[in-house]
Amino acid sequence: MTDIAAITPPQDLSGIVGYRFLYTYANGWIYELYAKNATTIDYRIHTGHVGGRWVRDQQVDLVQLAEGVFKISWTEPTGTSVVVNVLPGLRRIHGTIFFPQWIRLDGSKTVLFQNEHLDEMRAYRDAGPTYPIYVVPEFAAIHLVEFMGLDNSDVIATGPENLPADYIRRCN
Ligand code: FER
Repeated sequence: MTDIAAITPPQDLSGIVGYRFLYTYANGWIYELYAKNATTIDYRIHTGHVGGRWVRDQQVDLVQLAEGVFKISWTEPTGTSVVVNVLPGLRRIHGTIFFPQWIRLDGSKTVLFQNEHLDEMRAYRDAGPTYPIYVVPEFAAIHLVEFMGLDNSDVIATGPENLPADYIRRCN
């Protein structure tokens, strides 16, 4: 018989919570993610289809799949869904982004500090068009893993446009 109690493996999130990651996807898109605590991320998007966008306090599902292997999943107020697998020790990520059609057509509508535009994003989401979903599955290389502590609001505190010109190069 299936042992229901044994299905969920032990959850030790200490290898991801409190860390920030800067990474480049195989398609060239550069992202930065801070695992603020076990249920919350802050992030900013340096380059890509929605480069310039940044978000604080996004609620996520974060789990440990195995030793050194983590998975983060969530849905944005825009309707975009994201699943990011993070392997810090291997400096490897695989992310899948599921964009609604309205963002594929005009990503610039989401390029802002989302926290100040939540109702606007939900209105765009509800107006659509949603389909067909634009699925972007990519591996990424992590340039930087840095422990910043828990619930640190200084990590993602400004948009990518306000960072020093050498910010990404400095992280290599
Ligand atoms: C990521 C891929 C996508 C990520 C965030 C997103 C923070 C969010 C995309 C969006 O809402 O436009 O690796 O990490």
